[in-house]
Amino acid sequence: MPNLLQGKCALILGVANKWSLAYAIAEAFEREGAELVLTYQGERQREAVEACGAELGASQLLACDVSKDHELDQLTEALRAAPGRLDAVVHSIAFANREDISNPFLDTSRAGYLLAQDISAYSLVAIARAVAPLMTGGGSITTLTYIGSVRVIQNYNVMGVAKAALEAAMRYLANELGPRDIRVNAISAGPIKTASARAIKDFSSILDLVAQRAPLRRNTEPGEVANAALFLASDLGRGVTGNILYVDSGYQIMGI
Ligand code: 0WD
Repeated sequence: MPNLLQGKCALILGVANKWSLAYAIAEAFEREGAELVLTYQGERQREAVEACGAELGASQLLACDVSKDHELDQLTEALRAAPGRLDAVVHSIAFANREDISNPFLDTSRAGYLLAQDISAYSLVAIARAVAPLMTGGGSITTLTYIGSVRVIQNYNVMGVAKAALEAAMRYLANELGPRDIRVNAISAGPIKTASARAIKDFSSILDLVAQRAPLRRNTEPGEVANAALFLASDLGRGVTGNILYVDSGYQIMGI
């Protein structure tokens, strides 16, 4: 069923490079006819995201470090100027200090805890507030989460707690934005090798374990996450909000 997003405009936050889940999502959205607006976090990332944007045929590239309120305000203003309206937003952003992920959770510093919460969870609230005024015809906001929010995953630590907050924020936003026909959902992806994933100690043994134990006996592919994001952003997902969609080869159902 081609062109699921024909005539729709999507803002995608979190493309850092070709391996980013946001990149795979942007590819799928572009394939299905969406106009794409991408953001980059500061000058450090600008060139790399510009190159991604060119490959993806993005119509605009805007600066947005989600920890900076003035950049969020500027994002709303820039989007108001063009394209003037949004139908879909993908929030594919997370950050924690490497030592706060790898050190025992008991040793998490106050500053490290707050940083992880700010970038990985509060940013969804800030982004939703920034984009909701542009979703005049309703819309869809999708965030990316991980099973470390509800189960203990070794070496995920402070990020697991941030993902729990992210998922709760998603539900509260879904409730408040529902009357405006704006749907808010999360995709809980299986582990995939990306730049962020490399910050997790022994990540490759997590990949091996999932491939052995998940019902599908293999790891998740970025394209599978992208197709789920496409479903949620398109009219096919119009009855779905406040939901966590697991795209993880079924790993989440497993006990021992
Ligand atoms: O196994 C995985 N890769 C999974 C990732 C499994 C399940 C969920 N996820 C989630 C991540 O937690 C994250 O929320 O998917 C989302 C995307 O992560 P990714 O695609 O795995 O990783 P990456 O390509 O690194 O994208 C995350 C990006 C940052 O990249 P870098 O590598 O520079 O940290 O988040 C962005 C940045 O582009 N980011 C910010 N954007 C704006 N403002 C900020 C910020 N302050 N901080 C990080």
